[in-house]
Amino acid sequence: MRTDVRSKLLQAFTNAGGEFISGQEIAEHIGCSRTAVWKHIENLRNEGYVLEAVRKKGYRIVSAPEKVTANEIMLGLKTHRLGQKIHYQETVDSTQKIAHRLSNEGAPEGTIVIAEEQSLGKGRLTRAWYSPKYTGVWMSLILRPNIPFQQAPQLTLLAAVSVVQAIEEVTSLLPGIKWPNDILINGRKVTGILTELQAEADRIHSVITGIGINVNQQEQDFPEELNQKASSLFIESGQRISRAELIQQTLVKMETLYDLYLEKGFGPIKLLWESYAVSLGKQIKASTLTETLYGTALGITDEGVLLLEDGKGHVHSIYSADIEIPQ
Ligand code: BTX
Repeated sequence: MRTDVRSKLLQAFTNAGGEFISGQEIAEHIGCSRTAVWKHIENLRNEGYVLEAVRKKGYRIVSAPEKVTANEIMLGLKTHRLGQKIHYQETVDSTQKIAHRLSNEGAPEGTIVIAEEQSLGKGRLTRAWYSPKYTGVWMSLILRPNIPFQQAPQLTLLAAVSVVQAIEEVTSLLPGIKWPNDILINGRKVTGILTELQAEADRIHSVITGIGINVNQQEQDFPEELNQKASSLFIESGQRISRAELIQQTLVKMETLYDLYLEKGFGPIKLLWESYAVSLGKQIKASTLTETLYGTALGITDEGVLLLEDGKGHVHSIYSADIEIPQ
């Protein structure tokens, strides 16, 4: 919905102070036809507003959507470090960008940046990440592990396991992971993870882990080009999910795994990751920046690198690629 229409509509409801306003009044207030009013009301519902519609009386707002402000996340958050400092902004270009800035300014490990919507959400390789208002988790986390540069991709895998575990905790869904960072349910992507580094020579200043989870979107909320590829927890489970609770669970799972990782290394995380992986042992197509390879996904190395055996028995180490699992 256009933001000016949206804010005029919300203004009309605010003016009404919880009382009903007729479709005609709304139409006049926002300057549209009465039939268009219905469409705008549906858009608000998709954002999580609960609206009552009564014939001859009009519409009334019953409740506004749950937000993911610092207070909502802090209340009942059972972590020691992760999420103990929260930077919340309703609208941002990208939470990654803000996290980079905060990291440069010395933000402590565990600081998170949360937004209700991103206008320029980032995927890998300059791709875009679609991040509409109030329906998803758009979060960046600052970590400062004392690990060599080459091991940073392991944290992407660690983050993926954390999100899977959090989704399992909050819903009855059973997601899988497609190497390296896609979380899928019924073959469609519900989560993307982007890991960026701030480093100097071979020393890591910080790892900025961006997590995007589609939570309460409905089918029609996705743009055409994502329709077949993307899904949300709501679409898959039929239930609205509390984003604040999902964020809390993600932070709890991630802190546990991160502590385990710092203490015992990647071994235990790798086992967990493999238990959720959907591509291992399967025939896959791997498109890297320079070539396309077909073969069997054998597994991942201790560095988180994917091993693919082609038809001639050659084993390729894949550091970065898009994977397809032909049905
Ligand atoms: P990726 O490169 O693996 O995925 C990007 C691709 O996924 C896009 O090209 C598009 O095809 C598809 N896509 C875009 N938006 C969505 C969506 N909402 N759901 C499913 N598929 C989609 C994945 O990159 C990394 C995404 C990280 C997003 C987080 S959100 C918080 C943080 N801030 C930020 O700007 N990015 C990260």
